[in-house]
Amino acid sequence: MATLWFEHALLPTGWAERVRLTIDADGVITTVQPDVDPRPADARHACAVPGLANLHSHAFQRAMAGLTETRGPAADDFWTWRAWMYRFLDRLTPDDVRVIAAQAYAEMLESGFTRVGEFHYLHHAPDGAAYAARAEMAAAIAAAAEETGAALTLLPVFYAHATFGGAPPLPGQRRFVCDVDGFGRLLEASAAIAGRLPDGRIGVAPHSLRAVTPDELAAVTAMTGGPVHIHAAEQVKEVDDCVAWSGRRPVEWLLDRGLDARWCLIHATHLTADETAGLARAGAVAGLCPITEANLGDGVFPAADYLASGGAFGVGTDSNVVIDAAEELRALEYAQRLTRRARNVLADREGASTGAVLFARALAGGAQALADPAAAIQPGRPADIVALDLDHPSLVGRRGDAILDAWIFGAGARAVAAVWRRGRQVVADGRHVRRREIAAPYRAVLRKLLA
Ligand code: NGQ
Ligand code: ZN
Repeated sequence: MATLWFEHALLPTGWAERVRLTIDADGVITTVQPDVDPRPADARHACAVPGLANLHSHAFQRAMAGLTETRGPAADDFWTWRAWMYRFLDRLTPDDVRVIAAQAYAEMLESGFTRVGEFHYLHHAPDGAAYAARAEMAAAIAAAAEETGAALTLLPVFYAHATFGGAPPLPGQRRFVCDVDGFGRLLEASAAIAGRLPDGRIGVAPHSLRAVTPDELAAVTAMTGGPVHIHAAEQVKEVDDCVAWSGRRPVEWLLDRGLDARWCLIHATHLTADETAGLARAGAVAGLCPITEANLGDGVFPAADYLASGGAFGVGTDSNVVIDAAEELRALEYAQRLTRRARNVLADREGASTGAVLFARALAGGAQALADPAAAIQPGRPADIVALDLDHPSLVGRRGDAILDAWIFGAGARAVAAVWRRGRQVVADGRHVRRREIAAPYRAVLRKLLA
């Protein structure tokens, strides 16, 4: 049994002081006692908050950070970025993916994420042939989760077409493509792999309305009772193409089809007022990836209207160009401030801390999207805990919600001192405990890829 003691802790009932936790051998919290003195054997820390869920990651893209920031011959946009990304992924082996994902997941833990939703589509060998072990790439992702301790919700992607109307896939999409039966077998093997991980979960990810037909979408979503993730309305061209194909915008089309709390719409950037209200009413989660959306020039999600309608959201690090939980929440609020020329836009009432509102809603929405109850410092829940450093220059002297504001708007990941995942300490002094072992092969893979 492990015991931890925190000067401050964010419990489901709110902030508490001088909180002592006991954690059993299985990593589950057994007792939570506020207002007590530490005992000699307790590990003492300043401030505990529950770990966040990162609801959208393409782990391999971590290795591309900064490589697509040179101006090309024509106007650079999402589509020119995507062509570059397809060329990059073409050379990755399963072992490269394991090594890159381990680096990405270690950084996620170091920034305060304890669960990751991996939107995984790099299924096959470079020539498009299935690996001998069909879910070899999923196994590489799972191995990275296991090595780092990150909880994994694996979201195998169904990808079959280049654009709306069932167009054949592009050569650059060979490694992603399955038919429905082949995908069913891949999903089954992936579910077995995820099921062997501590707190592993499985969902399904029809990539986008561009990449699946309506029949395929129906078949794939019926394959699990778990979460359904889909990219939607990220780019104006995609909205226009969807209207040309169906007469409906992507989110209108999905709302007509029927959305509920199982669904997570990634980006959902370009929405009409009706779509915004409809998505909120449906109880689906908006999977927002503000840093990547800025990097790719996607546009700005109508977060203020969506939150005012009671919509659920979580955040994802998507392209992993930067991995920082606090910075995602900051970027979300800042895009609203810049476009609305206002401050504290997403705080929902007078006196509310913007950081506390962002944190609480991303905690709940991220958990919903990844098929796990939100991390909570309470008996019976896995100890998925992030300790913040109250000696950091941005956090010193803060109390209560002001700690969250200082983390999110000031310090970012540098304020994260320690992290426990299912009771096991995975980050100490701001560093993943296996950072050296993870970083050395990562450097070797990058040197090979960029030679
Ligand atoms: C992805 N990324 O799945 O990584 C996509 C690009 C595609 C974003 N949508 C791939 N940001 O659209 O085929
Ligand atoms: Zn994505």
